[in-house]
Amino acid sequence: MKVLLVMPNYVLRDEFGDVSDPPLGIASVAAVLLGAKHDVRIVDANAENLSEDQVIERLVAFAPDAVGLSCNYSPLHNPTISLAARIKSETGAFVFVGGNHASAMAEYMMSRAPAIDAIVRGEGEETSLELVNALAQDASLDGIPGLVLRDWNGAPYRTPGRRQAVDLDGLPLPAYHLLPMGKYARYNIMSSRGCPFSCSYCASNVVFCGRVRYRDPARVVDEIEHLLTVYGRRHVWFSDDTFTSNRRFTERLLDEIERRGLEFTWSCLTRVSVVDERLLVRMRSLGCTYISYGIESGNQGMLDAVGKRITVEEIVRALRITARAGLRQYGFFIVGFPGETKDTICDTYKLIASTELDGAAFNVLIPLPGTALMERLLEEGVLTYDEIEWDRLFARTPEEEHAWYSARLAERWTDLSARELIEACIVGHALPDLLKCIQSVAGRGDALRTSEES
Ligand code: B12
Ligand code: SF4
Repeated sequence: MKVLLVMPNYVLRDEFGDVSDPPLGIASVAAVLLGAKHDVRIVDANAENLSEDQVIERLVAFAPDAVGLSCNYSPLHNPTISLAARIKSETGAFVFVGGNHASAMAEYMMSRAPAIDAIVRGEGEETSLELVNALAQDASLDGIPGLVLRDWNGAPYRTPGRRQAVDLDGLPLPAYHLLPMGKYARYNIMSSRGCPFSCSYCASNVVFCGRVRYRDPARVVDEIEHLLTVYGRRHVWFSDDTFTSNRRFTERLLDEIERRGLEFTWSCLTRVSVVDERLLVRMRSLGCTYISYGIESGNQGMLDAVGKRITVEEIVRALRITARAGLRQYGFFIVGFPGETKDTICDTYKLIASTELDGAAFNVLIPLPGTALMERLLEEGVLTYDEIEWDRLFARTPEEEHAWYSARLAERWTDLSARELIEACIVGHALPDLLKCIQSVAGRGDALRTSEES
């Protein structure tokens, strides 16, 4: 069967800037379909910055029987629905959608997008394979777990959920050869799936359902070697939800990198509660150049309220040992959680001032579908799905025009104005650099005084 998998482009793509990472979700689904001898292609409209017309042109040229759209991110809500409608009217192909946002919003999306024939909930590999196999045999889709389908009246209904999470070591490598590999700045590697924590604002569990699995370290390093050899040397980013969540696994992965003598620079994302100095020093010695920590706030009450399960002391300790290990360190911060005040933001600034952070990414809270926080806002009637402008639900820096959109939303559940929230982000963002400047000027002042005295 001919299957085209598409990563749609964002409406505000030009404001968002370049795409840095290969879309692993569709590349993994593609690899599994290829393994079953289906004829598969991928269009990463985001990486190639393709318009809807250009996607349709490629689609018509390939003439697929089925088209799978990735709606992994909430800002892809509208582009996915619009593309589905064009695909259906211009080719008549079967349209299925998967990804994080689609999994959380399955019935909602299907009831507003008649062109979508099915939504794949959660991890997509096994469900897509069974779906495409059934389509190829003209068989019923009803018995396939993990889907949302339509009944005779067009109303969406769910098949049962998948009992087991995907066996990661049973998967082939993502189908990198189907992607425009020259377009990506770095390689995004997932050595595990899932996170053992459940922060109220985070959407990780929508797809991975808290089922944490680690891959065979040898296979992870095979994948890195393959990428470095075939597509050239580039930075590797371990995009695991919490890279060092399992100490034994991390050590085994490091052993494998060391054993092969692989030289490459890499970075990862993790939590302050799962690092120690010995591990950090070892990571540094094996090519890790920086670590990003999800810190979110310097106020203990805020951290507790969002279920972060870390303490301010742990943050300070982790940042101190990371700096001592010679690693650059970046912190992700969120302002605008329910209950945020100027005082709680000041606590965050004070925390930053007491550390040696190299950079701080500050954003206003974006409520994500399927999270406990979004559920709460919906239940309290503070927000409705119908009013959300999905296209604007993302921002990389507080200077971007659409960062104001999330700031205006957050006015509803904090006592702060949108301007105050944006300014809080701008100041927080600049703080590590400002502190370094102050230290350097103070240092020069000291040096001046010392030379005057002598
Ligand atoms: C890498 C990454 C990015 C990269 C983007 C890479 C890319 N090429 O698009 C960057 C850094 C740019 C990024 C940005 C953002 N991200 Co991000 N990102 C991730 C991260 C860390 C890993 C994604 C990944 O590779 N997963 C591994 C693959 C194997 O899993 P997967 O993508 O979920 O795919 C599986 C299923 O979803 C499904 N599936 C996916 N697509 C399809 C398609 C079909 C047809 C089918 C059948 C199935 C299917 O099957 C796949 C295999 O099982 C996730 C965290 C996470 N836990 O997933 C967050 C995550 C996806 N991001 C998130 C968010 C919110 C964003 C931003 C909106 C944040 C912001 N600053 O505004 C922006 C969006 C803009 C953008 N994408 O350009 C949320 C998504 C929630 C949501 N509702 O939007 C996540 C889940 C983080 C979180 N824990 O909350 N992100
Ligand atoms: S924010 Fe990080 S630690 Fe919390 S649930 Fe999400 S991935 Fe896990």
